[in-house]
Amino acid sequence: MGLLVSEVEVSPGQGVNGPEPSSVVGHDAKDSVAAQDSSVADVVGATIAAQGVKDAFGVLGSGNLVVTNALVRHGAGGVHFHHARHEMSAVCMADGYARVTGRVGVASVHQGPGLTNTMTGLAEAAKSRTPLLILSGETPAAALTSNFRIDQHDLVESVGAIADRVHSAKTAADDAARAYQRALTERRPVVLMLPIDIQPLPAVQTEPSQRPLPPLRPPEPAPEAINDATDLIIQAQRPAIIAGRGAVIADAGPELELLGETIGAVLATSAPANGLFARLPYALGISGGFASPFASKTLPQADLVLVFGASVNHWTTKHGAMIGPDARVIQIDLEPRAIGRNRPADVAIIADARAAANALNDELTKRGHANQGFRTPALRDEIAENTWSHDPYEDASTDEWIDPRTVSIEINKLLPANRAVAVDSGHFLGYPSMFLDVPDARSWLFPNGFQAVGLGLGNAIGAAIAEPDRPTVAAIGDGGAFMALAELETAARLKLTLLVVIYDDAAYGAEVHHFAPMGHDVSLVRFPDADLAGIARAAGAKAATVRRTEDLSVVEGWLANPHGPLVLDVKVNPTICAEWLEEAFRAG
Ligand SMILES: Cc1ncc(C[n+]2csc(CCOP(=O)(O)OP(=O)(O)O)c2C)c(N)n1
Ligand SMILES: [Mg+2]
Repeated sequence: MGLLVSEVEVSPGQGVNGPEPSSVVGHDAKDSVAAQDSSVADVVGATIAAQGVKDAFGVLGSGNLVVTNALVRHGAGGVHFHHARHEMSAVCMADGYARVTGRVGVASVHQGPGLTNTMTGLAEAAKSRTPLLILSGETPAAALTSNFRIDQHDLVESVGAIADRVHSAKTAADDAARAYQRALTERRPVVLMLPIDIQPLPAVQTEPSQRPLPPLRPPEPAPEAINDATDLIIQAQRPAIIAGRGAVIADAGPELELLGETIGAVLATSAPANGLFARLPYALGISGGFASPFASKTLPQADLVLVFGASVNHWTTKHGAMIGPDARVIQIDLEPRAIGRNRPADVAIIADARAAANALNDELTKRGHANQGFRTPALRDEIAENTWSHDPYEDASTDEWIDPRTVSIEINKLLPANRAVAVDSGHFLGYPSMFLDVPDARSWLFPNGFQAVGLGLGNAIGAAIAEPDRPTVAAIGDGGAFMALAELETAARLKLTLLVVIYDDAAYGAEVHHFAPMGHDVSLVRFPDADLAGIARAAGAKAATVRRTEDLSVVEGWLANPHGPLVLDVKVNPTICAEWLEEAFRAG
């Protein structure tokens, strides 16, 4: 605890611009933390634990150690704290955990640099609407010259997260409970600032004054909108449903399946919602750049597209090509500003995906509507015979390199059906998206809302902690691996059942394939071959270098007896440019 004092005492120029920091966090306050068990930090930890938190992530410093200890101590059955090696990955772990479990992900970080280190992961969680609670230390309001001082509030809000604060010893429990509830109801990351001068004070308020919120019901869709949408559905011959992350968050899978059956729709998802219709007979997989040739041919034939909780941006529509020019569009979204933003809508329903699907199902039943639409046995067979794994390609493996498609297809065969897959950003990301199956949408982690490289490993670690009894795959590039390298030690230390597949082209492939065809020098984004398997072993993981399919036999042995992560440094052929990327570059 002495650091609480020294942190502010090392500030240059202290006492010039404000009160002496050491008088703000004095020895009395410090000693009181050690002496009793109801400091503000204790009450905040206990209040958060009481929300039913089972796991938390973070990197500890003097500004968050006491609150994290309290969190661990007070959980019913114990909150397990998983220590990361970098705050960005700690937030990514909480994000991955939240995506798999549907619960609030919790992380804890030190003030100042501890918080700035989280920013990229925080921005991703904000863009993907992941509910997170981040406990963060904060310099005392009066410690104007502390080295750690930054404007934490504005920093956090600038990336789309919510900044909240523990205000006083009198409001500690309410402040903590409110922050947790906001994460849940607003579906965003909330950073709860814990000023280090308030943390050690004896808490006056030790229990929240209000009981937790009852389960919240989403607003009912407007009957007029349901009516108009039903009119369009009844007129349609070949309807399609495209579901996005909003549908995953709303758990709308079964309701959309029923709707699709009633109206005869083919089903597709955006990339982030992959898995929502896994194994359903009329599911075409992902719509957009990762769509199979058959899906790319079939979806534009729809004369009506129902878009549930998807932004239908250029990734999902392949620059507009996945939705026919004359197709009508019914767009369902909780947020009015999402309507028509990327593709004009004929009918808008402001509601969550499940509530809207339910209302449409009821109205269609009332009107006695049922249509075969797209759904013929012939189409069902065609879909089954035309998935990505059936698509012929010329294997570009050599003695030195393996084709990234081949390695993906083989890994897909080796893994049990119950697995989770997290995918980082980069040129390689289409391969796991196209070739690695997942059993459902909650087993698919696509932290690409911010298109940042380096988030996939942390996300996968959070997912592996959430579901330890199945393998979780982290599909990452060599660039992403180097950005998150420290967490290989975390995965090994925590003995996670994690298969890290590094698509290693010894380059920032996305940049190579983008700029080389334009005649630019790309030598700066090519790197010497690196022994990532050796690095992983040094971090305590099992590891292998993969150049041919036979090298994958190590996966079978590992699956039989995992006891920690297996890292595959897959030397992929760097000369292949994925079609989806070529197309994206062409479209600009
Ligand atoms: C944090 C961050 N830095 C830089 C970029 C720009 N960028 C996009 S893809 C990419 C290359 C990533 O390399 P790697 O992980 O090896 O994947 P590859 O493209 O080679 O398959 C880079 C640097 C980014 N999106 N995010
Ligand atoms: Mg690479």
